Amino acid sequence: MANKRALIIGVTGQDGSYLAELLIEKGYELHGIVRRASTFNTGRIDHIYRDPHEAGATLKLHYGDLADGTGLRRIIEKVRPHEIYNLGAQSHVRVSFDEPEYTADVVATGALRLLEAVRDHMAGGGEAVRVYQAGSSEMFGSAAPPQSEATPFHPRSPYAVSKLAAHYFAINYREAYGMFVSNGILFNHESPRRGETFVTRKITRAAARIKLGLERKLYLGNLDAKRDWGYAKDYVEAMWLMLQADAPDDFVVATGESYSVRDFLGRAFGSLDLDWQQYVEIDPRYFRPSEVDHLHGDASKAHAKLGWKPRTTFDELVKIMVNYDLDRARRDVAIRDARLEGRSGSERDEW
Ligand code: NAP
Ligand code: F7E
Repeated sequence: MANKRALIIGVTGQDGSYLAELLIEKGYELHGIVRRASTFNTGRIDHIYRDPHEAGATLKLHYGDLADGTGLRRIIEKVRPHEIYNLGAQSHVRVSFDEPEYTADVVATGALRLLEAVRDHMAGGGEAVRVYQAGSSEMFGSAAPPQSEATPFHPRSPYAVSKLAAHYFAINYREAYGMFVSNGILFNHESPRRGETFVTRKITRAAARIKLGLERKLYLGNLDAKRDWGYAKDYVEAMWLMLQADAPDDFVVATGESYSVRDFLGRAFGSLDLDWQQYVEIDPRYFRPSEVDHLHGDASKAHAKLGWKPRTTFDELVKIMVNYDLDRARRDVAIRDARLEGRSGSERDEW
């Protein structure tokens, strides 16, 4: 593995952070693209990042954006990666209805900008680059379950339509220019690093905070939707395996089991001896203009051709997330209590 260089776009996200850990463990020289933001957005990778001036720094960060093709080109010319993982996205389905143009620009045109940059890099004499494109089960939308690589797509949101465009750009660059571009069609995958506005994390975080008295209510949308939920740490292995295969291809990555949002609530609150029905209220603002009712993946191709299988069960996943959020909530209680200690009686009452 010595001297193999990889570039992760979206390294600050849930998957990017787990993939970075995996590639560092495998001995890659690892580079990541970070968006410029007015606040720090590297919380998920701080534990693996070291100042580049220090000896032994294993992760190098570059400012860049999928909306900025020139910048992507510069980074690729500088890093000369053997593998690029395109995980960058406005990845929230509900938000994509509020920001459809931005979502399409980053998710669909962004993927195209990247493929063009890689194509020109190789045409200009650069070493061959393998690209992983992060596709989504959302592309199946209203197609009947179980969904596999052979299932016709029926996307139901600007996010899903944009991911489908990126999926077909990847296939087109494979066919037109012989480029090694693989599409992962990943079903929902979660972890303690999941963004706090996605339903699983929203539930585990609220359950823990309700248990410790930090919150009283949880407002949700459609509880009937069913998803095939896996563990992000297992899923990044499939991404890496796709780029080690003999030929580029498309792969569904899923657990093969699906549960409703209601089931998830029952498991998460139940593990803390709470009855979720006492705390959850429905707020229609969390409904989507067009919903995806039932995703349930068939990953037999990934099992057969990549030797990939999920390692973590649904119950284990819920437990991992609840335990993490319980620890966080305990810390918040300790901080609150320490602050109260330092205040006068009247200030304490106001708190
Ligand atoms: P995530 O936590 O939302 O991370 C997305 C990453 O993309 C973050 O690093 C984000 O940067 C970055 N990003 C956003 N806009 C960008 C832009 N304009 N240019 C460059 N980077 C940008 O998502 P995730 O759950 O890790 O998912 C990784 C990828 O897989 C995404 O493409 C997602 O759409 C796709 N996917 C996810 C799932 C899932 O269940 N998690 C399933 C199928 C497919 P900031 O940190 O600065 O926001
Ligand atoms: O919603 C319902 C909601 O936002 C799951 C992204 O990673 O996976 C993710 O997209 C379900 C939906 O994930 C709330 O209506 C109910 O049916 O956690 P989610 P998602 O939309 O499936 C796919 C594979 C991706 O590619 C995406 O990038 O839960 N739901 N109440 C709710 N959802 C949210 N967010 N918030 C609620 O209050």
